[in-house]
Amino acid sequence: MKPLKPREPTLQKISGKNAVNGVKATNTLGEITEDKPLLSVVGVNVAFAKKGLDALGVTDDLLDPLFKAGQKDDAFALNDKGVGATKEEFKPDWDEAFLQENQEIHGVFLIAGDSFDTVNAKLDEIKNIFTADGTSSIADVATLAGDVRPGENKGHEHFGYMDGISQPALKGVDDVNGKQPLPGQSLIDLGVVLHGRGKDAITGRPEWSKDGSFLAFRKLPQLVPEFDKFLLDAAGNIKSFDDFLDPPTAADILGARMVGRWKSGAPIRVAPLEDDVALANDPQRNNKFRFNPESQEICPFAAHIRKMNPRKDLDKFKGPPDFVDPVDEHLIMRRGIPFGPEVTTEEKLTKTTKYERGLYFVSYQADLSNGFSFLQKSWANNTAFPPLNDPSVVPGFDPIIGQALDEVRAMSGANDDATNDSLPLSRQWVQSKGGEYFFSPSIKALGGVLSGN
Ligand code: N7H
Repeated sequence: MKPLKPREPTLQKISGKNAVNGVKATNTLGEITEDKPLLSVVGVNVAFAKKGLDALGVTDDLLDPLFKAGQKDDAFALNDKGVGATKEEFKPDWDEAFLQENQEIHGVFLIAGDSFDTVNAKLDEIKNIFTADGTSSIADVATLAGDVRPGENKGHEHFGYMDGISQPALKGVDDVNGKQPLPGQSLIDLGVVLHGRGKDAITGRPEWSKDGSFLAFRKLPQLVPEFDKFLLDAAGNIKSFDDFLDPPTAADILGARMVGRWKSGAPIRVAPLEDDVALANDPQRNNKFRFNPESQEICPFAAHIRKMNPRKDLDKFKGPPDFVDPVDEHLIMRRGIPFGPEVTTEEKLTKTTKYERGLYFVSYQADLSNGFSFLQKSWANNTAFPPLNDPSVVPGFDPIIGQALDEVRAMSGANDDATNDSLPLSRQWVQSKGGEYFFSPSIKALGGVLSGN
């Protein structure tokens, strides 16, 4: 593992040295997507599945049952689609690469860079590190290529919504040396993300796991034309939308109420009636809101961003000030990237997905059962979350990522005039096709215990 230790540790150092090198942004086909030359930057991260650590002879218990058992074992509880009525019998409907018994996943290299050329060159370099006398000591289970979307869709995921707006800030990192969190940004304890720091609740982990983090990876294809068709059809059936709005506007409103943000990223809590691009682009304002815990008139309880970060909705369950906040302990650092081509004209016309596209979801957390796995099971898939004073109101599923074993889902709050009405969600437009739980070690551990020292 030693050769993987960073030689160029800071972006500042790189930008001072390399300057612009003439490389232009390309897509997976090698076509130039942006005409201006890029700064050549490439970063590599490596993370290990439990079986990978075992293979290296590092068998210490990281004290996380989900990591230990692997994500395949968690698929039934996550409500992933598959065959089998019990956990023991269950086989998720995942891509073969994630199911192989004879070639299990030991680890992952994450390579990010300015262009496919740079990334591919780095991939070759890594493969060479593990090759001696023409024989490689690693086997490639799958090479997955993610990419930012082109042109004005840069930063947006495939349903069209701006992503990566709300991330937690870390205490002791983002609030020191003159830095401070953005308005509305949660400042969380370091121990929510890193082992052995702050209020990391698990004691007794090996010393070398300090400053590492669990990485949850999910391959999540998205059915974009089908999602768009649903928005148009369902918005047409919502009485208060139907009377005076043209169909695309009604569909946009319904989509924004399902996500909690407009496509630009503007939060509906602040801009309830129409999109507001200036608000979306203003980091001083685009997170500066909290919900009204008693009402879903402006933002449905089930809206994706409200399910995933209910902000102050759970304040009634707050412990003493030195306890970790009931929402903050479940926040995650998201580092995913879209994959797959843009929707084609044919797909738009037939309203049917022909080419696979979606999100390679990546999140970091100190404890999987507090982070990704908790968010999916206890909040997104839980129709009774958030808990409300009025028992007659049922929030329903997170319409974006909520999963039901029978795939029958509904949400309330879609119609701002009749918030208790239940909106049937005709299908799941985000699928789960595989994934794994990894441990992403500190640089120190990489050069130490993981290199046999
Ligand atoms: Fe989500 N989407 O396009 O609708 N997500 N997400 N997510 N997500 C967020 O605030 C999306 C997924 C979170 O702090 C935005 O940065 C899609 C999983 C969390 O306010 C949008 C997929 C999980 C937040 C999307 C997907 C989460 C968040 C708004 C799958 C965890 C921050 C942009 C294909 C289990 C909430 C932003 C906050 C935001 C979408 C997956 C979690 C637009 C399409 C699996 C914690």
